[in-house]
Amino acid sequence: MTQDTHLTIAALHDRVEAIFRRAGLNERQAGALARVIVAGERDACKSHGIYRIEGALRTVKAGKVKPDAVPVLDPNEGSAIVKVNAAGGFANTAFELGLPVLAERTRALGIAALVINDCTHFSALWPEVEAVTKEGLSALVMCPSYATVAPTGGTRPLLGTNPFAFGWPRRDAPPYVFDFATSVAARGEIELHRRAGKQLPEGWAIDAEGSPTTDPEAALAGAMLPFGGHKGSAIGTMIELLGAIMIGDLTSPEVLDYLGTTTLAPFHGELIIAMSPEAFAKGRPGDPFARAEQLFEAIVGGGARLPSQRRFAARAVSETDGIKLTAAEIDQLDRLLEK
Ligand code: NDP
Ligand code: PYC
Repeated sequence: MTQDTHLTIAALHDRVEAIFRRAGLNERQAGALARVIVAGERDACKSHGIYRIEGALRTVKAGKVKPDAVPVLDPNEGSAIVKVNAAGGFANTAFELGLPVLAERTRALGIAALVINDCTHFSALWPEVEAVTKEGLSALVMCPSYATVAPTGGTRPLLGTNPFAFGWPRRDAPPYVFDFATSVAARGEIELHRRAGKQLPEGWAIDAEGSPTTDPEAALAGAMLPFGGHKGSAIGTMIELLGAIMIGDLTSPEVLDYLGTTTLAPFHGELIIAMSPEAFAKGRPGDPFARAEQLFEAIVGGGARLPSQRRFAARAVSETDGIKLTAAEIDQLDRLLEK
């Protein structure tokens, strides 16, 4: 048994990429997946870090994602809607292909959207939001998942955990970014509780009969609950409308019908809306970036913290000390590389 250890970000990237290459993913897919998974570990977001590798590999093995897919960009010249068809591959590769066109179109028009269709998406959304803010643009990102969340007042899973993320670029600081599931917690958190043999906090889930439960097994067999009651339920529904129906892709119940299980990564579409703060504020008094700083200062000055602050602090530690992995996690990576 190996000891807890620190790996550099580059060393962990190489290991994760090698696992995916060995599983048959082409260079683009393997590289893009390794980037988001390692970013999750680097930023202490365990629910979307290396724990996700096995799910991605299972999905490849089940034939539900194409490991050699090459995404196709439809630049839709002049339009505010840029489309990338992931061609049955992972969303991350499609996003990397579409981002430069999205940024160029947003600068020209003030607002533009990147629609990704026919993709498998298992990752956190903040890497995508941060990539848009690096272009000096603000972003809203959303996608469905699979039906595991009961709308408020209902007892049956219908909505997905439907993540929703936002980013605002800052000149002299990391961007303002939030990214959360519209369920009380991401499904990955429930699974991590199950693996650790821990009970869930109250209010996260109901069992198959619709009664509140703190047992992760019963929660996985029942339904998760939306965050903020009817408010989260409505936002989750909006994501089904915009991030699935409007872009002509699968809704969360349709994803579950297609996969027949929640043990594989979900197949659907994704919507990324980018906005130029300068273009929106043009002709109005004040610099939007300077005004945003006043807001952030007031938030922090009042004793609150900004979302992503924890992540950026964890990132700084990983960049200096490397990424800390337990002995079990190192063994898991070794095992996956040998498969
Ligand atoms: P969390 O509840 O862990 O965090 C949500 C956001 O709130 C983060 O930006 C976090 O910043 C911020 N935050 C947390 N606490 C505070 C605080 N006290 N003050 C200010 N901000 C705070 O997220 P979830 O568990 O809901 O989601 C985790 C991840 O799961 C997301 O990245 C999401 O994209 C992903 N996901 C992906 C799905 C998919 O289908 N692809 C489905 C569902 C979820 P910080 O990180 O700094 O704490
Ligand atoms: O954590 O809820 C989740 C999730 C679903 C798909 C990817 N992540």
